[in-house]
Amino acid sequence: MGAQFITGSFEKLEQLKNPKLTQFVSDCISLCKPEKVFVSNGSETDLRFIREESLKNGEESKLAAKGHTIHFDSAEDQGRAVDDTKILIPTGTGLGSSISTKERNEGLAEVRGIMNGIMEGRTMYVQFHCLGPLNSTISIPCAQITDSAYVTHTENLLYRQGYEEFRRQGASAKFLKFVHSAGELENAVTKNIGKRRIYIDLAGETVYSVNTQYAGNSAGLKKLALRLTIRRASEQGGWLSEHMYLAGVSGPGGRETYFSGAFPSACGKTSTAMVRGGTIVGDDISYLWFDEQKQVRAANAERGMFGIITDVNAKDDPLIWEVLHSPNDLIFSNVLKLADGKVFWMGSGEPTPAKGINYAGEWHEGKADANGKPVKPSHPNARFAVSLSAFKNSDANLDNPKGVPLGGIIYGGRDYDTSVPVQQSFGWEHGIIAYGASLESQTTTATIGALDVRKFDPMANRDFLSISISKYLQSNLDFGASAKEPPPIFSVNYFLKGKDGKFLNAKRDKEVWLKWMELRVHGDAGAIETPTGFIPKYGDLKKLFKEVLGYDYSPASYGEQFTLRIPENLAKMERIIKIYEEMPNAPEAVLRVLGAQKARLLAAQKNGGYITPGKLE
Ligand code: SPV
Ligand code: MN
Repeated sequence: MGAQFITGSFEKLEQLKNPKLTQFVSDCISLCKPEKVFVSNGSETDLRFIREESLKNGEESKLAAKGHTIHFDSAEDQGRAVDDTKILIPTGTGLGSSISTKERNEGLAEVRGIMNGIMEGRTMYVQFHCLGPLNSTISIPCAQITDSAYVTHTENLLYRQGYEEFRRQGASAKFLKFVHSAGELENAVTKNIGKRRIYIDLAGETVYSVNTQYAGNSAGLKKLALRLTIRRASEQGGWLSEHMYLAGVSGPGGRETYFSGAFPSACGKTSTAMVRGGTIVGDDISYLWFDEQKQVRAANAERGMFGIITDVNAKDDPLIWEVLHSPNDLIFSNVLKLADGKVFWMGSGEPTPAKGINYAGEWHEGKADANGKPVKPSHPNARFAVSLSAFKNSDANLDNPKGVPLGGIIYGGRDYDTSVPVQQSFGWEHGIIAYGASLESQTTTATIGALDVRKFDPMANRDFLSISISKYLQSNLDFGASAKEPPPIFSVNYFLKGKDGKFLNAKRDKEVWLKWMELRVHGDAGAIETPTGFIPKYGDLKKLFKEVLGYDYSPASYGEQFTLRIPENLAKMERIIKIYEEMPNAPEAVLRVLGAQKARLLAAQKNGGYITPGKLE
């Protein structure tokens, strides 16, 4: 190894006595040719070293509040780079038209070519993490290599340290490998965005990410690992790796019921995980598996939050607000930095400052781009990264190796015109197919590309699939079939609009939907059967609105929100059926379940296109 190991680093690596790990590190050194190598064992000293490195190299700068820093990504690097992300597979093994792939040898040659010598004169950071709790049957050790102290720091906030897990699992550890370089920097920001590549090598369980800093593209354990674990889960069977939050909802008599929920990015997942009175286990990625009795358990793959900061305000998000305003090890990204060391973001409820610095440089009120379009003070996908331990409502079982018992599963998307605010499926198969596999959502700023376009996004996981949709759905169906008692499945829609184009629900109404679902899990609330699922009864919601939000929920609101919109639902079924008819090897159940739902909608249409819940009872 030609590079110079920073004091103690070589020994830290050697002590893990893992030839495959040493091989991976040595391969990355030969490829990237760093000047120095730092190996972290996750000790407080090593974590501090990384934080200092990031301040020294300018990727982060200090803010006024203790522990707070700010990082900027390039203006072209403000979200997940879908077009530059590819799954590498051998010729002749396509994954279907919706998954972007590249021939493996060609992709490896290209990305390794770009990475050749990319760390010359720089330090390579090597660190170890664990996806899922330590000492668990679900623990997955991971090795992250990067030349970005910001990425390293971010991962230290978001993921469990894994040095001890590598030691526990020994030389047989089947670890995931991530190698990243921010590439050439200009003002501490990635310069060569044109050469940004995020290539996922399935055969080697290795991800290469280069010329990007945005954490969704660079932090290996986040969405890069998700692609690898979806495939692992499907091949091994008996567990699922999902784009789901995980949180406890309190019910009558002090009981706590855990829900996991899949929502596309920027569609209310974090705010659902953070509702008042609940406890958060995770806000982005969950693993689901079984205990010895075949009951479903769930755990957070991560242990931190990389949350969207836009619209986080004191009234709607008091718990996040408090963390963002307390001394914490916390990184803001792509917000507006003010001269007094404070920050500003859109939707905070605070007055917009006259000037500051943002990802595009100096910003002042009235600033316009080359086309005369106003430049916003902060990016809509601006974020914060912080450990979940900072939150008062962090769940006591966050690190429990056995996870938590899963009470229910939720699917939700940004749907302006079709689905009711909340409903329960007729069972596992119906929920997986009619809700999860049929999920559609309007696109958001979390990905680079056109906004507000309706996109088919099965299980909110389409961007992260590394196996065909057919295979992935089959794994989901099989999982429920082998459970002793699969958890009930629900769908929610926070974005339904009325005839006037206004949202029909307030942000906090989700608290009521969650309480209703909690009651349903335990058989403590009735429901009305409709062609698309079970919907709440007015009386139950009236009581819950009063208890939870303290106001009288009117029959008119209920009628409007829970009207079955048959033309929109039928149109949706047509769109989804077409997708699955054209998909090779879709599980047999898919067209059967969708066809049955379409038939129920057609039968109901005899009573009109728009049926109020009263008429469905
Ligand atoms: C998402 O976009 O779904 C996120 C943030 O959770 S990212 O890290 O970009 O994936
Ligand atoms: Mn996400």
